[in-house]
Amino acid sequence: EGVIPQEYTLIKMEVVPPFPSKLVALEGRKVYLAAATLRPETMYGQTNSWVLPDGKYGAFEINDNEVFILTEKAALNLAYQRLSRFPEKPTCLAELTGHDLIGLPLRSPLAYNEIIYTLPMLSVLTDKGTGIVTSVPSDSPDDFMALQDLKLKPAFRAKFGVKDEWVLPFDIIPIISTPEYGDRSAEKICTEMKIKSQNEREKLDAAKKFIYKGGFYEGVMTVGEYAGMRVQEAKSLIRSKLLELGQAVVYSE
Ligand code: A2H
Repeated sequence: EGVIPQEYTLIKMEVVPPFPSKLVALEGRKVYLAAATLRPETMYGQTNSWVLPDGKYGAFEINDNEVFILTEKAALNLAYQRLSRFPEKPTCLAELTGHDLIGLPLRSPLAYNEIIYTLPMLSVLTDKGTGIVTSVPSDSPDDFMALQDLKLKPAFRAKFGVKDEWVLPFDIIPIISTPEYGDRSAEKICTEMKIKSQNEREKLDAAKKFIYKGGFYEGVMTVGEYAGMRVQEAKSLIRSKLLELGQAVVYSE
């Protein structure tokens, strides 16, 4: 944890009722998985969300009507940022693990897919952001490899109780084009670097750094309201819009 605060956008991914048994007590309220991202302009390309299977999560009361599912640490940070029913005091309505969340159907802002599912990713850190990550396999090497692992390995799906229909219909959605890496930059860099799975941490970190700059400085949006606009300019416009519409909140840690 550094001294310079990191400012994320928290994307409110709505859990679609009917709720599973662990969440029935929350019936009647708006319940969201709150995903921390640095790339709000990529939300068009969401194919799923990620949780850590053994991670500890909770359903925390944000106000009378809204509940966020995230880690306790993130709930405490939010409470200090005045996003909690009681100031500076998170109220946990249900204790959950990642396993409880796998398979939850979600409706997520800007997503081309009307419904996306919650899936396991082993590299999710529970001490960073909210412990909930939204998946954009077109532009994130981590997301691309984790989705690839689930798509290509039936035993891996079975291990976490992941149904075929939560994964197999979801393909990469091209959303940003760059001169060097085209519009599926994550796939291209993973292929070039011969990355074989989501567990190749060092290679994936290098891949991420490599395409991040290109995406930001040379990328152009190919979809949505800002199609044709440079990512550099579209990013803050898309973020402001999400915040304005109440589909996202600011979160810093
Ligand atoms: B980014 P930084 Cl398209 N564990 O969002 C693991 N990864 C996490 C996380 C956690 N607890 N919380 C957030 N993240 C991911 C989109 C994206 C992201 C794209 C491309 C690159 C990218 C879609 N996933 O991040 O360590 C989230 O993924 C590359 C840096 O705080 C978040 O933004 O710098 C990013 O890592 C935050 O990483």
